[in-house]
Amino acid sequence: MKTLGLLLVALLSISGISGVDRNNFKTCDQSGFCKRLRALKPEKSQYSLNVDTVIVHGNVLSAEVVTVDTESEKKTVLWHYALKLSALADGTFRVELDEADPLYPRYRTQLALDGEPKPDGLKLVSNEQGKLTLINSQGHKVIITSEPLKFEFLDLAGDVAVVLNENSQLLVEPLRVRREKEDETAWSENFKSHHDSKPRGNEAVSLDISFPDADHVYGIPEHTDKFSLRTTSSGEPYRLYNLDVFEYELDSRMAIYGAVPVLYSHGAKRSAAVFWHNSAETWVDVVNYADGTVVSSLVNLVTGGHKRRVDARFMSESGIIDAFVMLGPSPSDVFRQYATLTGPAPIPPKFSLAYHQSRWNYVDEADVRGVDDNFDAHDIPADVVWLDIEYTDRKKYFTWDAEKFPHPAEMVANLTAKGRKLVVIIDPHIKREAGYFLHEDATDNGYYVKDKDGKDYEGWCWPGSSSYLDFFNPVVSKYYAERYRFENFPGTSKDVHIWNDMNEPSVFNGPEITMPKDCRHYKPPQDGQDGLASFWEHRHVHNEYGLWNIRATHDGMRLRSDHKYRPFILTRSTFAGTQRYAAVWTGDNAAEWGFLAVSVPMCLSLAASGVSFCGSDVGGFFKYPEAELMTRWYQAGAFQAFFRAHSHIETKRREPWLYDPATAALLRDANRRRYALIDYWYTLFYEHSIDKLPVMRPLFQHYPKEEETFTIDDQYLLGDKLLVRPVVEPGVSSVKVYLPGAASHTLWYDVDTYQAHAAAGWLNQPVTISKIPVYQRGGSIVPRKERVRRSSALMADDPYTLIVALDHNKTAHGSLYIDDGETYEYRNNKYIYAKIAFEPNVMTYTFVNDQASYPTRSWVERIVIAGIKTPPKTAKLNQGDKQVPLQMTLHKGNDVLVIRKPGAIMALSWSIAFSY
Ligand code: NBV
Repeated sequence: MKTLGLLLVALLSISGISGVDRNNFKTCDQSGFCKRLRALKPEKSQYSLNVDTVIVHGNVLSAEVVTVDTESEKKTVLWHYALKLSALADGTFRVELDEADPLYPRYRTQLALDGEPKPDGLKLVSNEQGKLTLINSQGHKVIITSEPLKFEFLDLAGDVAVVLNENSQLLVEPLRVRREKEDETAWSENFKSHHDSKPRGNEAVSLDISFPDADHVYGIPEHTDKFSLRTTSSGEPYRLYNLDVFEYELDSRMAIYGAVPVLYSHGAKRSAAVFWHNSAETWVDVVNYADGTVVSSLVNLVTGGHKRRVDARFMSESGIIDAFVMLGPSPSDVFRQYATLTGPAPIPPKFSLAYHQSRWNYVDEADVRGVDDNFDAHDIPADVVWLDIEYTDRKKYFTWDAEKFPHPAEMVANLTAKGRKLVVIIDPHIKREAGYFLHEDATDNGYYVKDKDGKDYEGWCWPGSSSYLDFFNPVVSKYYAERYRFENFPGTSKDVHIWNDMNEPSVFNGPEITMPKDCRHYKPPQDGQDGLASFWEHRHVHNEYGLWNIRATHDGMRLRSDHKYRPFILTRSTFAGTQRYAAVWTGDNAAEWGFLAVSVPMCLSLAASGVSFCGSDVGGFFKYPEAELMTRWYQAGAFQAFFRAHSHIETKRREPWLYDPATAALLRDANRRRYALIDYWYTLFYEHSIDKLPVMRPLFQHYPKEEETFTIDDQYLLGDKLLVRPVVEPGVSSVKVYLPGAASHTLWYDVDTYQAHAAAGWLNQPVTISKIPVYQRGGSIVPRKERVRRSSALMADDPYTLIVALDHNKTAHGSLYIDDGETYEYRNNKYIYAKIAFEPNVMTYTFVNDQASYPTRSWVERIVIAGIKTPPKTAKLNQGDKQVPLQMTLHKGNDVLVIRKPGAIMALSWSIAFSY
């Protein structure tokens, strides 16, 4: 066992070998339930609703559903189910189907939702001839056909937007007692040398969803495929199972670290979505009728000749049917509806939106100091230095290697003196070593996940033999949270933040490099529930294991400062709701152009699925990025939410100054651009916490009728003001950029030159190695801070430059959020959220909430107005009782007017009056 583990570790750490080992991971055919369910293609659903049992109470319809033996004459009832349909706020509906009287309770995913969803009104309008019609208080209708069971969800125009069970693939495999001599396959499964004992037998669930009028579906991250999902009929379904996939491949539907089971549809008519609330292994089939792979007779039959429609099917190994149907109708609506269910990300600490410098590993305190000093020596701003697993005493988390890191507190103090922070890694596997306090506490108190026989589960990971804390037990989560207290983790302070890696969980010698499915997790004890009813199996909870891990970390980080400071956590495992606690990165990519390119659709998909705080290892984790790739990656990373350079332990060092001076200058420039926009990023994240919209957005979110935008995933919008098209291909002298909004006469200003482009579809943008194609939408105002500092904290009081990009009406709007950047004091109204508006005669800066204020010393040092055709003759600042005439300079060629030193103070509202 020990040698096997060591061999694996050795193999894993060899860099330079290429390609995922697919043999380690199941195909649908190798995953018992996927194979079984995919083969099932009933002509007619066996499920029907017993109309006599319907009760509508409050916002819930409940009824009995039965399966009948459609083959037999007598139509014998096979099984009884309990259906619940609830109307929720925001026009959302929830459909739950469980066994009426299961042998043991079936697992219901616990942490994804941000509390109980808010109810809406629900009325039964009619119950005739086997059809029920219901209506919510907004006017959305649901038509339930009783036999065979089918649900149609209608939008406000009365058109069907979503259908459930149209293709008869609804299935809830009932839990059964094993009969003697029964076929072994339902009761155990093997994969490679791994045996899964499946003590509950088959318990899969499945449901098909149709999106009439849809052109595309999106979501269900994390995959390396396109943002717009493809038909899966002739290949593997998309798989959702959190896995540590060594050297994961591109253009793939294979599962990787994250699983967010939300599927969005979009077409020119509307957007809609379904959130499949299930944490078990899940596969998703997609059929897009427009992509030509579906036989045309079938298309005609099902769509009546209209090719616009996408069907999908979720298949999960266990749990219940629990589907949330969101009816949009706009893309922003569905994104918001989903983020309302699972919660938005809270405002992150400001430093976390700046630049992070990581490597596996900075080897000792002198190394950390050298890295820190070199940023200053080379005039490159940076906010965070990261420590990977080697800082610990032989992979015992919450300890330090006493030789290499003897003075962690001093090391941290050196960083914080420049406004910088430290992030350290804490993995969830615990080294099984006598004398290690964590292991001893966990063993003595029964805190570990148990194996199928009820003993502490032992796996193999970085420390060697390891066990895994069972965060599902509230006592364990509390114990774990306490480990983050400063006194329990000496050397840390409020400026040390946390990286939870390997939390899928990764188990080197486990099936598919993770925990065996028959491992046991805590379930709150209940009278009369023993045996199989007294614990959950890992199979039920797998995709949410990491979420329990980061929730406990989050609790701990708040505890340690008495709930004063906001934590920053980075997680690799991702599930629905992760955004409430942590940022996410796309794991172990490689220094190759394809991985740079895929960082955009991967983060777009995560952002649409609630996780806006996303980034990839800048430079690539495996291999070494040559100068051009490194440059393009910094330039792309500077415009993605989580901006961190990171690299594998065996690759060549690659801090920016190690490149040739010209390249180092380009990396410096990319970082500075990020810092110049740090307040724009911060404002976007504040707005996300309120309006729940993604920070990084697909073009169709704001241009939902422009079909060309539906498949664009190499460019995106940041908020609704900047359009970014990073250069992700080598050796190019131009790139194609799509500028949306022609119908509304939108202008897009090149942020480097202020040259205005009228939106007219594709633009050929020449690029040099220093060019990052970014455009500001006409009609918007973006705040910048242009003084170069060592870290974002040192910029707090710096003055602003406001970039006003005029639309064809000569107006523009923007916003600005300011607070202390690190505490929860904003909840006590210690913040500024201001709207900035420009109209030809006046520019105003006004607070949205006048109960709130923040004593910032920032002021406006420059206002740049782009696209001005007739410049004003005079400008006068009004602030308090001050009236100050302002100086302006016109830069003719590009129609740019610069107001120099308006001196307006950001702590108070102001206006500037123009005369012509
Ligand atoms: O902790 C070491 C690495 C880390 O650098 C990387 O970012 C993680 O994704 N970790 C994975 C362990 C294994 C890497 C082969």
